[in-house]
Amino acid sequence: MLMRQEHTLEELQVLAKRIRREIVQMIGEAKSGHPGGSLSAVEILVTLFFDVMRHDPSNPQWRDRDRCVLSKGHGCPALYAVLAEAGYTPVEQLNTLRKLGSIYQGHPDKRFLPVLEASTGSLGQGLSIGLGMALAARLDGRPTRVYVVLGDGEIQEGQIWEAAMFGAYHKVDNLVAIVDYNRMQLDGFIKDIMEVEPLIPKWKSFGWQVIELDGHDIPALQAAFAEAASVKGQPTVIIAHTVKGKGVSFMENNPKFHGVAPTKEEVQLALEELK
Ligand SMILES: Cc1ncc(C[n+]2csc(CCOP(=O)(O)OP(=O)(O)O)c2C)c(N)n1
Ligand SMILES: [Mg+2]
Repeated sequence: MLMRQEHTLEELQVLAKRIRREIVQMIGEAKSGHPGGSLSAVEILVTLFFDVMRHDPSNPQWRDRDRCVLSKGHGCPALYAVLAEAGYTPVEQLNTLRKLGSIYQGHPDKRFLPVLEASTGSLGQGLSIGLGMALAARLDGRPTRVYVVLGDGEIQEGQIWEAAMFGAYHKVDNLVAIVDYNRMQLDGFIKDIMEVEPLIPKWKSFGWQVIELDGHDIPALQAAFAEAASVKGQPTVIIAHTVKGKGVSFMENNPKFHGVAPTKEEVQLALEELK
């Protein structure tokens, strides 16, 4: 069964909300984790796994599958909930997040969860990993497309721009980078720490096709991924404007909720909002 074109917009939105609830609950249960950057990436991951990517939960190692690398690995509660909802892993174990021996480690770890395409969490590496996968697929003549989700703070890392240069020079057009542009990093706003603007001219000058959109707008994401698939000779980057903590009023744009878990009471408040 391929997870493609099977869900209506409403179903995808309902799923996104359920995944937000699971994120809040699992991080609350773990008493540690990264709610803000998990919540900002929900629609990006839902659209990829439930609409765009060719993959098969009953055959995770299918060689021609599309691949998603969550380079901003600390946002893994979102990825874990998506993988579980897609049928790869047990939903009922989501609340073991960050527990000793859990398949759901604090950062994505293939040793505990082989279905992951890559172990991530050390920021800056995922685009290079994705490029390797995309190039390998091209050499093998396979239809695989590769999607790499980056944080906007993460792209301050030098390795990202080495990968950007490489991807364009080698015309890696089966690769799409998505920047989760929530304008915040670990302890504050990007503009106050190290501004990444002007972002669009930057990626363009590195030779990438650039698409800018609202990263919570599923139809816009669907259109952008379709457009990216039609671009030849260039990789594509999607600059996805998002809100850190999206969906939970007291987490939105609040630097505290980068890496702090909600209390029991805050979990209840959040779940009320996510009904
Ligand atoms: C190489 C590396 N340096 C530092 C960290 C610690 N760290 C974890 S998250 C984070 C901020 C990331 O900000 P951003 O990429 O914007 O993520 P988001 O806003 O989506 O949470 C940092 C510095 C890390 N994981 N890896
Ligand atoms: Mg950010």
